[in-house]
Amino acid sequence: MQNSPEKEMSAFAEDVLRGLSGTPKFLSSRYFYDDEGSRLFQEIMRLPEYYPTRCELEIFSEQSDDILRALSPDGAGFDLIELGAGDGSKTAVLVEHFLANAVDLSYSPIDISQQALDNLSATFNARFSTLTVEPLRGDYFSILRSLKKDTGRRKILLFLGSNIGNFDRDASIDFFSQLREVMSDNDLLFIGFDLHKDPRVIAAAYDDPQGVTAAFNLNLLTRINRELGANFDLSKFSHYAVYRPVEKSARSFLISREIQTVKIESLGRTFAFDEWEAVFMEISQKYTLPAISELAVASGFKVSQNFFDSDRYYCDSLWQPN
Ligand code: AVI
Repeated sequence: MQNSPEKEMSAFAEDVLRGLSGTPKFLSSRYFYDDEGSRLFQEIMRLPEYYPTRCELEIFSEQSDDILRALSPDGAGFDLIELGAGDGSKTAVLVEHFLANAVDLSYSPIDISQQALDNLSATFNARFSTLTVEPLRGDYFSILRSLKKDTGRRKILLFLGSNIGNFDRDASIDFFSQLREVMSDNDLLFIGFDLHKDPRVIAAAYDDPQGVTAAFNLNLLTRINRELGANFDLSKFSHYAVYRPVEKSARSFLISREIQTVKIESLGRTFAFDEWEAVFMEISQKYTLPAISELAVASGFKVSQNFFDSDRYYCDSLWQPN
């Protein structure tokens, strides 16, 4: 998501080599999102079991007044900058409310994909004729660094959808600390966190009976076949997901159903899989409120306000530089 297409290709090959040479084997979920992976993720977000999207939408729909007051207590205009906007549909709910309250607003999605930015701009321009939409293409940090630090307007960075859950703790602190460095003292960071809850609710969200999450994971093997010239037979792998309530993380794996060898042409290598050998695919970390505060402090922020859905399954947390 964060490299140019050429670099992405070689980084992809390198990461696949490193992951499949490891013990245990792993593949990075950051590569899930090719066209088909992005389509499958849209499908996941509509599944009855996958509650995070609905929870965040409920927070934005029901608490937009409170959110606006928290983002701009004095009614001053601000610049919304979204990291990893997806289709922008949840953000659109907030934008609609802000514009209805005559907020002087600009919206800048940041993405590496021009296609994604074109689609988002078209949607937002068509829906909100008075909104200034300024898409920014490239790597999050270089773009943020290139934005003038003190424009006099508050910048509000959005990192929604519990995307942070796909980073481990060190990577999360590193990511937030880097954001802190490119933010002014008056800017804010608004982040979606999925909360720890009944483990059965979480486990079901990552193991839907329709098999969409399984297809989402297996699609990475299809991507490796296509882009790196591999010969994975998808019928010889199955999706397995667990929620570990002590670590508070959902983890997904692809399990080799038999002893097999897979060839990857562009790496000039074959990889042996044992019967029932697991390939670690994705971590989806869940959080408690103390863990969120602790993450904020460790990254140079403090929690300014938290917003919850009615089930308290999910939290959008507003952070200010410390
Ligand atoms: C994008 N990310 C926050 C999703 C999650 O919940 O970890 C990706 C996902 N994986 C399986 N289902 C959804």
